[in-house]
Amino acid sequence: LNSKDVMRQSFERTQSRVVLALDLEIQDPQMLIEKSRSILSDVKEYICGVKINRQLLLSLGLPTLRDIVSQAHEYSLPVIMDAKLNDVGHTNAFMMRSFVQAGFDAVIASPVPGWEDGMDSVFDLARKEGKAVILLVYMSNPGAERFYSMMVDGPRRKPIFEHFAELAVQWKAHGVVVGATRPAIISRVRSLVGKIAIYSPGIGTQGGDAREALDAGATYLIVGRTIFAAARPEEAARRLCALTRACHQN
Ligand code: BMP
Repeated sequence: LNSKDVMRQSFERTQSRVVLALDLEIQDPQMLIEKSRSILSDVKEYICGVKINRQLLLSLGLPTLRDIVSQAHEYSLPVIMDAKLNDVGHTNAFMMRSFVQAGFDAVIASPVPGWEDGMDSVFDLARKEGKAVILLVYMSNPGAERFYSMMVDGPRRKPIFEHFAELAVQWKAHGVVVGATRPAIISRVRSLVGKIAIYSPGIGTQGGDAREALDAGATYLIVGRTIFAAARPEEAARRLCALTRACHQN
């Protein structure tokens, strides 16, 4: 599980475009790990990957998280670390090395620090280690518009998210994140990034529609609470998976 397009391979095997955001919030670490493991086991047939965020990272720490990464790998599912890397080079490099050592297949990073002594270290390490970098291009929350649609000057005046999409191409990112709550932005980003994978969070609980996101050009749906907080997570995952299986583009 350490070549760049593990997500694509996983999609080809599973025919699912659902990436589970395993963001459980449970105080007791033992209960948190048990519940996380059981949700993962329940939905494994219906997902193509797992995304882990700060809820698990901060509550369990990296050494314990390895168990969940290993469990996902036992199911042949790639795992993304969503730490939204956003710092100067040496700090990014330290985080990236730690995530590589913990077995993650991909990381999510912000384009805002820029390349030199910023994101260069993340992309360099990813290339050496055969890992993927997914760049944040447009967030799903209502307040995101203020910044991500801000018009900026350059050879052509355009919204800043278009620059981010172009940076993803230039930096050879494996994927980009674009909120499912804005299908028109997904379409625009699709036209800018060519075949690069678009990961789309914000389905269900945040108001985004799975079908609309896929029709607009999303490659994968990142789904958390709509699956793990459902009365029957397996059923919620199965339904979303069936929807993505019926969709053959991107
Ligand atoms: P949920 O399906 O429960 O709304 O979770 C969405 C997941 O995607 C969370 O882990 C969140 O941090 C992440 N995410 C998001 O919701 N919007 C973004 O723009 C970027 C994200 O990474």
